Amino acid sequence: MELYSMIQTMRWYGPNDPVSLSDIAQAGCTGVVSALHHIPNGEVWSIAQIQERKKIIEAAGLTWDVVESVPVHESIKTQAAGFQEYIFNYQESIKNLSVCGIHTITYNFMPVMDWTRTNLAYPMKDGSLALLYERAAVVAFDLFILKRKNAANDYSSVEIDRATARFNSMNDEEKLLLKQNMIKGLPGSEESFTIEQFQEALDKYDGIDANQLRNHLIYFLEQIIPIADASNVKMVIHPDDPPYPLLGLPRVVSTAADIEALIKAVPSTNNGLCFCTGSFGVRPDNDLPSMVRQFAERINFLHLRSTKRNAHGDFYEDNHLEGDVDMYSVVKSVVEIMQKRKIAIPMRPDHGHQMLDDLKKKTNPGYSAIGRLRGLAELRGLEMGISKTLF
Ligand code: DNO
Repeated sequence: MELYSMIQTMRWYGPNDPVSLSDIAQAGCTGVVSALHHIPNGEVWSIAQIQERKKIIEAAGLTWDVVESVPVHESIKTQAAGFQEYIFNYQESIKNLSVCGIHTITYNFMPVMDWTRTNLAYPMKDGSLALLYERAAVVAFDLFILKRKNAANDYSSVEIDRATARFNSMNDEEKLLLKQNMIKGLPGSEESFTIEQFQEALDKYDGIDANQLRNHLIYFLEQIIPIADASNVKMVIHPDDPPYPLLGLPRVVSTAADIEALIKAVPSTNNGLCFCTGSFGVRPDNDLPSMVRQFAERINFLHLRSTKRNAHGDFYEDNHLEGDVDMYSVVKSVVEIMQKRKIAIPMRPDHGHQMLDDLKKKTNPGYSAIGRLRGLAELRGLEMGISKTLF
């Protein structure tokens, strides 16, 4: 019996990534996940541009397994004037990627901001550095730096007190760093703002609640999934990170019920999921192994990492096999569904601590070589152990 194993990849940001393709190959990966970050959000990815990137990846002996991401323009999320043209461009990019032999595309539908962290160098006991999301810092940013109108209505008095104390404990440098972390966009986010631009971007969501945002997402899916079907492309949506509303913005890809609603509206299995254990795992009400089984037919890409949360709504990124995510059960379910579907699902070790030699280098937050190598090595061993026991 043929055994199906996860396809091991790492994210590669392109020729400027300090982690090289050769580093990724030496980590034992067979492929990469990449995107054409230099193309402005909303423009068509041409066949020539895609081929150029593909050639570089293949020359290093690797395959380009997944695109992460073809970003969704803000106008599509708000349905602002002219948004149909952006949908048309998106459809063209799907077709062009398919022509080039790339058949899995990741995207997200988070308003304004992609993934968000407040501290990119949070010290662990062992001396490595992790990414942290601290809720009091986010609330402090909202109330005292952004000064968003009526922001106080979104928080309890206990949260406001905590945020006030937190803000008062910061020096100017720390305040500036927090502001930058919130509005500059982490690597892979396609947007970066000044504080004024940021407020303008938020204002575009005035009057758009979760229900309406969900309708806009469903409309988008109705327009792109038929193209994906015709082009044999798997579209995989990435969950919200963190998986709840942020700065008054709705988020609609945070729970199993959210995913169910998208599938009900657009049932094609090309309307699929990038199962990110670190994003979903922040919510205690998301039962990850059960979600893997529930969406077994639609999980076509995996981000594997673990977070550790506390009662205040903070979380940091833990070692891949520690923290709140039951990685053993998740990987066991993945191994089972791969055998059932007779496919190998691409995965990447998502993020990793900045550790050992990484600490002496300039790295993309979460995407250093050695931290991810540790994560990958642990996950690879976990998978092999499970597979050999089961099959
Ligand atoms: C962060 C990433 C996200 C992800 C996008 C998908 O590390 O997981 O930036 O790529 O949300 O569109």
